[in-house]
Amino acid sequence: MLKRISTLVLAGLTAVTLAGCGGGGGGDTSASSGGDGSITMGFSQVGAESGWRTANTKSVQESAKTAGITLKFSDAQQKQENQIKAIRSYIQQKVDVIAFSPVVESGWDTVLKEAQNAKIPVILTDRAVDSKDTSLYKTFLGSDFVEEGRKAGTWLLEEYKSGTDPVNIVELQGTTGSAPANDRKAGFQEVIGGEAKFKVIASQTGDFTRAKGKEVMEAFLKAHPDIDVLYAHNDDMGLGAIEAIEGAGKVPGKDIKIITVDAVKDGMQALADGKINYIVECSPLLGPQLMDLAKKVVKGESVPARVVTEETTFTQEQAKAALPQRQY
Ligand code: GYE
Repeated sequence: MLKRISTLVLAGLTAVTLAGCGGGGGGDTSASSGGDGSITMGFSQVGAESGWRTANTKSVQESAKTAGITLKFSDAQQKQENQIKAIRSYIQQKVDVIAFSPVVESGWDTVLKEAQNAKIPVILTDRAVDSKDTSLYKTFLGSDFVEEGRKAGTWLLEEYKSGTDPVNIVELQGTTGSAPANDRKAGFQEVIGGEAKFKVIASQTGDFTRAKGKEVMEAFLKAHPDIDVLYAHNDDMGLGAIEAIEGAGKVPGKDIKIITVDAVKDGMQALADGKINYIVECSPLLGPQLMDLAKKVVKGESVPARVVTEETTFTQEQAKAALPQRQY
């Protein structure tokens, strides 16, 4: 038992492979639910691309500790191939449950089938897969990203309800092919699509990072002198874009109105400072619910197929009030 490592924080795939050959407690394979009742979870994280992700990783690691679950953790650096290798390594190590946040929606059937054949239950956390066979995973815990997009669009509708002039919108999308990028785009479009005055004049991925958000916004500003609104699929890209807007001599929040998603502290600060106009919350604190679900699926108990996170929205005034107690 002394040898057992309760939390393995491994960055990158090499580390995952290492854990596969001899890590996870130096041959202590007794950490299975059948033996002493303890549970080992293999968790494949997307990466460390945003403030949201950092908070999510912390939540998962801390909740595993609290729940007494042994966590094998790997960071896929935003690459699907790394996640597939990590999942295969967890199957080899015979963990009790696998949880992962799929970087993109498609291309998971083969590896999920392998987990199923090995009788290891899988929990999707944060992001969805598009597999037709839903028996490949036990449950999906995370936000309703389409609804988040709708909330962003609804604010815009209200903000411009009295005008008839065209509203030129640029969009910074999340990681191409990811559930939040697909869904936040779709939900937003669904709401604004009915009114001809709203025109999305440019839409490109900023990969959910600050650096890419800034770079793409710089290009948008050069190509389009007449941008009224920026819709960024997360705070980090919005924060990068703010630097680009200021660099171009414009005032974020005034010359260009900004809507983002997440509501991490840095985003909330920019909202309170008037540089962002509205944020749709997306909670990264999924750890406690994930551990509860893991315990149930390992015991063979039934769990709901979908667990949706509760979320709100913030105006500038609401951000000022909420900031002092903000956890992430
Ligand atoms: O909004 C973004 C992160 O999947 C909900 O991923 C998550 C998204 C989040 O990089 O900041």
